[in-house]
Amino acid sequence: MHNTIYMQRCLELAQNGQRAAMPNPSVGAVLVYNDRIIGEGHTSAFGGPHGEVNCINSVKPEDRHLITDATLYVSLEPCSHYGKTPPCCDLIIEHQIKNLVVGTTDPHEKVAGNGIKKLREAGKNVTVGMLEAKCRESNKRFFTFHEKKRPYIILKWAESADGYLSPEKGVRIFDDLVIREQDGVEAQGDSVADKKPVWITNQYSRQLVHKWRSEEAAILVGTQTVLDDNPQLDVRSWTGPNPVRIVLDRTGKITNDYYVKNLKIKTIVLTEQRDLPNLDNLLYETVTFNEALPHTIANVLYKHNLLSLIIEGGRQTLQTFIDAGLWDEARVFKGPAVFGNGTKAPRFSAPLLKKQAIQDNELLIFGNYD
Ligand code: AOF
Ligand code: ZN
Repeated sequence: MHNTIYMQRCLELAQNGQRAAMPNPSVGAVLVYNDRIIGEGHTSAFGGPHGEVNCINSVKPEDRHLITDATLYVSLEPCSHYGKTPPCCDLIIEHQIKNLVVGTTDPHEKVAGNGIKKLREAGKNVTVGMLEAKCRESNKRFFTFHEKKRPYIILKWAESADGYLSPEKGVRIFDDLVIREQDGVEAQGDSVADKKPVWITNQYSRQLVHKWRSEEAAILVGTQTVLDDNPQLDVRSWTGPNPVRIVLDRTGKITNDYYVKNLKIKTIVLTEQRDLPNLDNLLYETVTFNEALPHTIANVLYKHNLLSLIIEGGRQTLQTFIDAGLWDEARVFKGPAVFGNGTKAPRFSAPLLKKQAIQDNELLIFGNYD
């Protein structure tokens, strides 16, 4: 009687609301009457109406009398609490929708099964768990954040065919671009005019990385990467919001003329120095730099309600997170260049999940599963 194709449609809809809804989950909802979709919607931008509300509102006037007898498919348990918006459960009850198919329960402590309970107590027929794994996957950042009390963590780097992040001394890397330094010329982030660039990745992977940045709440690099590459860590080759920049600067080596210190993008600097003045877009957090640093960073993001983090280097920062087991996904570009020596790429032992070709690069995606 229930058809997974409608839950699949919920997931498609949810995908479209993904980034704007953050830190809320993006939820897709579909109203089906007699094997016909009469309404559909997904969660609006953060603070706006939920998927169920948009779905019900989308029903055409001539179909509104069908709502009561239609089945509501929804990729996440309808909320039962007052947040920025009223409970979706109340709306469902008000519209006397009798049949519901729910993808998965909501891990948020204020909901966590209460929505389903409320609907069942109101006499609704609620089926839970259709395409559950896919529904969880579609809000993987939200689920990780609420279940593990930390952001969803993605590692990203580019390595040469023989497994190096950068070649021998005198050569610098930024944004995956390896620059052969010329006499007396300092590498400047993004200005490559007078250098001899050696690419690990290509224009396509570079654009893809900017798309990835636009999908995450925060981006992190270590001190050495800032000092060496002066990266901007923004979304220039794609559209969408810039992630909050997280910068490690234990002893205050990163002066104000580095791109990460400009005030254009919200930036949080983690340091051991005390009493540094916070500005609107530049916040300092004093933390202890010890072996627990990856967990400390995760806690800072949790406190700031940042659901996800993409870590783009350097080697030490990436390896520390790997060694702490604190990562969910790794996206590794492998280019055709052979360096022979230099800084070795981070290493982990994990099952290879997916392999894709991006022009002459391979994209290797690893998953870290419990
Ligand atoms: C739903 N449908 O589309 C979403 C839900 O502050 P609010 O009112 O926007 O509520 C946010 C919480 O509601 C969020 O933490 C999560 O538990 C749930 N999200 N629920 O029924 C939706 N986005
Ligand atoms: Zn809701």
